[in-house]
Amino acid sequence: LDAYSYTRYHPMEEIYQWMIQISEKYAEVVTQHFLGMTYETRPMYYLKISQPSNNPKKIIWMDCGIHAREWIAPAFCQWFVKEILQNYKDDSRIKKLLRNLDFYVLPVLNIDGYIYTWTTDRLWRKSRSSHNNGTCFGTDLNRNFNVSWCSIGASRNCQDITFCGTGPVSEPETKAVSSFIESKKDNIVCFLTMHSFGQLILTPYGYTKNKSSNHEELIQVGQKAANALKEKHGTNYRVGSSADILYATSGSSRDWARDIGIPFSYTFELRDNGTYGFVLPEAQIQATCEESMAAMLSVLDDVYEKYWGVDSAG
Ligand code: 0X9
Ligand code: ZN
Repeated sequence: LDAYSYTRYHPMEEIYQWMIQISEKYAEVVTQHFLGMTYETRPMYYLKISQPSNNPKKIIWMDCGIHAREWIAPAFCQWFVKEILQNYKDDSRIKKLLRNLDFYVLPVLNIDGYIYTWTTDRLWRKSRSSHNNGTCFGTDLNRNFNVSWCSIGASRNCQDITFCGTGPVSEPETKAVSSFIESKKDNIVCFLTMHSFGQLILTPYGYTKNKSSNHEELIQVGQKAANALKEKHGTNYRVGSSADILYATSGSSRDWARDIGIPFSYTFELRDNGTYGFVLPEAQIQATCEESMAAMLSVLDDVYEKYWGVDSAG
């Protein structure tokens, strides 16, 4: 584990090993949990980072790699976990967060697709479920959640890269995530889903230009995060709702999470701005993760402050 490189992309086998090893090394704060099986029957695990305490905790959810080719996202989930674990004893900021928050991190949501990008097609996006008697493959898992399913910015043609599946939550991966989030939703205060590329912090919604009830607050918190991010390496991010500053999408996890009541729900589109796109060079992993970490901590500080106040002793 000490030799694990956080400035490289890793094949799924190594990420599985990393999850085991990091939960052994930091057993007092992190545990690995089974979430469900993928279409090709691989296990999905999330990491739970939690400090023992009698406080009733709120939950931060973060998933990475719902789109197979966006490799910087799983790299960031691992970076995020590493940063929390290496610093939670000494860094007062992280210590404070852990007094009242548990982190649930799913490093690779679309495992079958991720493996396919390593073995067969670097630019694969979808899952690997089989459709029309094996004539086409893959559902866009970020069009398959049960929110305004397949109404806009999604396709019913299984050959398309935005194929929404055969019905809402038709895929084992989205079922696993949905039922888990549903079971914990009263305690989840923040839903963060990591993508690339485009350098955007996106708020609900994608399926409508209507705004969620706390839209102004989401924009404020997002803009503050973008400012913190820019301070690291000068990278510019834009902040706005998906429908306003990106494009229309239905069935996305973030919109679904917001509509079941999770207040702070964001999609992050990490580097870059299109120069390399999905194939971001490894030389940019470190800077991308450092600046994104600054953005995450900014969001988390704001969430903390909202529930427990600036000076709360927990
Ligand atoms: O199209 C997507 O699913 C995301 N962009 S990507 O290039 N990473 O594929 C945007 C999703 C943001 N919008 C919603 N969550 N509605
Ligand atoms: Zn994506």
